[in-house]
Amino acid sequence: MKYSNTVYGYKDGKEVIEYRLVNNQGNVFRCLNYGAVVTAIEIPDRSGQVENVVLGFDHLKDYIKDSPYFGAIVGRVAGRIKDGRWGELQLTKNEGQNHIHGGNQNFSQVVWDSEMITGADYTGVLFTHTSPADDNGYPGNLKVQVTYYWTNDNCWKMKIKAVTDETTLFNPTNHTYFNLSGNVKRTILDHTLQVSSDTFAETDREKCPTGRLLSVEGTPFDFRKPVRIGHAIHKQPSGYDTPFKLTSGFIQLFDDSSGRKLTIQTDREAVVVFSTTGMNEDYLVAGEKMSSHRGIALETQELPDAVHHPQFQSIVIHPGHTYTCQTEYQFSVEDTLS
Ligand code: G6D
Repeated sequence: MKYSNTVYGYKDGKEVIEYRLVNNQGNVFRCLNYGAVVTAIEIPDRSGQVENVVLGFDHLKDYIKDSPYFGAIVGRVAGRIKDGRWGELQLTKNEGQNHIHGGNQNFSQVVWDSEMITGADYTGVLFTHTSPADDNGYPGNLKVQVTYYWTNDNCWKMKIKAVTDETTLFNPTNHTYFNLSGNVKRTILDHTLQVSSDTFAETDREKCPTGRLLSVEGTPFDFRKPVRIGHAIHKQPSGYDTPFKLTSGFIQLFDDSSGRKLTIQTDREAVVVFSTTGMNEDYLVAGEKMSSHRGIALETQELPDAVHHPQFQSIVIHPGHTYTCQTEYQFSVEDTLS
């Protein structure tokens, strides 16, 4: 295992560092202490060709100016909170009348403290950040630790811990967009997606959950068996920006052309699948304009807008307890999907 770190730029007078973790197979995981952004995961395809399987930019200025949360830790609370209301408290309204992804200067837009860590079968980075009381309207000084481990068998493990000194809300996610074709050379339409989910959260016109959990049976939201994403989007032309309630924490993405497979295992309640349908932007990703289906975000989290829907898992955390969660992203190569 090898690792190195280089200065990637500066933000708010702080040094932004890029970490480059190389496992025993020679495969590389890169991340920044800005937003704890995963900038690249470089792994082989079936023929041994090593390529990047996540969307990202080449320069810090692009992450600061344009990023739709590429690779970043999102929080304090991922997703939308209707009217930005939590009881009497008013959170920042940063998407129309609603609050999204923790508000302004959220976790994805700050420089975290960071240090390299190593173990018997991994190298990693420990990120820490304290979000002060009243940050975007949230109570409590919240101390957050995010740890990324890059193991010798091509697994990225993410562990998150947090403590607060006042009762507050916490529902973080990582917002990496995957594209297993390698260096974004094809869209994700030929990938297959499998999600262990019997129900999904119905959303309103503003993409806020209505509170109803609907059965996936007989709908384009049924990914209990692997489904080609292009086929699913043919039936659901507006694509997916959809919270799925998980039954076993298992999610799988497979690209038959390259043979690359991503198996996600999480202890979170849900995953928001964001298919990037209709995303047509001026910025470039891997040398071409960002457009529909160049990546898919698989955001493990608790169901969004839980504060308004008691049937969803609570995201309230209290002083005196340490919040923990974890998600593992295992990369492998397969001949066919087993
Ligand atoms: C999220 O659910 C949201 C999307 O609606 C948003 O556009 C994206 O982040 C940037 O996952």
